[in-house]
Amino acid sequence: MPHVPKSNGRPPWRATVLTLFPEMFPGPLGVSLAGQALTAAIWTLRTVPIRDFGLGRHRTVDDAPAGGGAGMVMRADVLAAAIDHAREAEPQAPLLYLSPRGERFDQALARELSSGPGVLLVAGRFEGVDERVIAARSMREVSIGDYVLSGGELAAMVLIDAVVRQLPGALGDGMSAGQDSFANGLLEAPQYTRPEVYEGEAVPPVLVSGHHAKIERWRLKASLGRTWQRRPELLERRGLSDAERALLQEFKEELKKD
Ligand code: 4HQ
Repeated sequence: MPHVPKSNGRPPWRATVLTLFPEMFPGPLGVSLAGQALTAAIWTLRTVPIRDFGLGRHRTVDDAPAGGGAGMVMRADVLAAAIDHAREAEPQAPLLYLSPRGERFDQALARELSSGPGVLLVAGRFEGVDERVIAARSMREVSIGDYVLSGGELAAMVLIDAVVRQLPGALGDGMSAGQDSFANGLLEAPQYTRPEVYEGEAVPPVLVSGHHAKIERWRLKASLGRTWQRRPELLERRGLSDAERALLQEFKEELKKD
């Protein structure tokens, strides 16, 4: 039987997405961990169809860019009307515009958003939205990474998924977001399962030793080592305790051996 998380006894965290493509939702947010948390009322999802606020017989939402150039731009008046409508139900939630020009979304922002009442997300299409509505409605611009998507919907889903897994009760019993990569500012240690030998490669013996203190030490050393090898800027940002510095030194010594 599929595991359904129990309600956590708080009011649900509320995600509202303004979009021209409400049929994209819940999409991947309706299955697995996020979907089970949605079923368990740990969070709620509402879409606001921007087209409902479009102008005229054709419900126009966009127009040509001022100054010329390719593509279309979402109209400030139309988007502001959609935002003002969504705000009535959501007076407290932060208003975010997904855009490659925004501040980078990271685990710290996921955690910050998970501690609030929810989010109002604007998922733009076309070449973007009229700059004046960003200022007029004090939108915080957030980017999920340095690449260009066809619209903000997938970015909104990424953000929501990362926040939902931080909500109390969203992870199954015995699981914890505290063990995830970035939870402690480091990349996770490598993972193994059976078989104990696969194509001649054994699981590191300490992991099958049953010695929990040694396992924790091995994992921290591996985390520090991987982060140093792959994402040194994360270590710079986070800093190291004396004990961690010593463990990382051990990792580097072991590298020289093999
Ligand atoms: N887009 N991080 C352009 C993104 C994006 C990103 C969303 C494409 C907004 C207008 N959003 N639209 N990267 O690429 O958040």
